[in-house]
Amino acid sequence: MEKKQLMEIIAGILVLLATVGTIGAALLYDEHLWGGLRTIELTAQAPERGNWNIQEIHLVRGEPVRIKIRNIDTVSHGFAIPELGISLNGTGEIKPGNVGVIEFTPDKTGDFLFTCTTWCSAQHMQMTGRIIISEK
Ligand SMILES: [Cu+2]
Repeated sequence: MEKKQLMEIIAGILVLLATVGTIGAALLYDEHLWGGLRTIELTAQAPERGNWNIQEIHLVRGEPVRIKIRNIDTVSHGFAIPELGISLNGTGEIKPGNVGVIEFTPDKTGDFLFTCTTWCSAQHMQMTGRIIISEK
């Protein structure tokens, strides 16, 4: 094989790896506009299997947001921000493979905990993350 051919193959592999990596990252964590509303996607797994991803959400007071919680685990999870009085409707439970959606407009600034509301594992109490709400 000529050296030039070899270099082209290596370059091709590098481009492929970069593309796959980007798509993979987009699947794990996605933030976009959906129906004009800022939408943040996170995945739920028990702490020993990876915990919330992402574990830190940054919001702006007065700006409406939609949070989509995808349960990629084998057990049910829930989602709540107790200090803001926000939780999922109904049973508050997201079954494995399901998605829970919450829409709200933060009305105060600060650093708050979001938590899983379903007893999902022995480490359930560690299934928390931070919501940081700042002024515009
Ligand atoms: Cu949980």
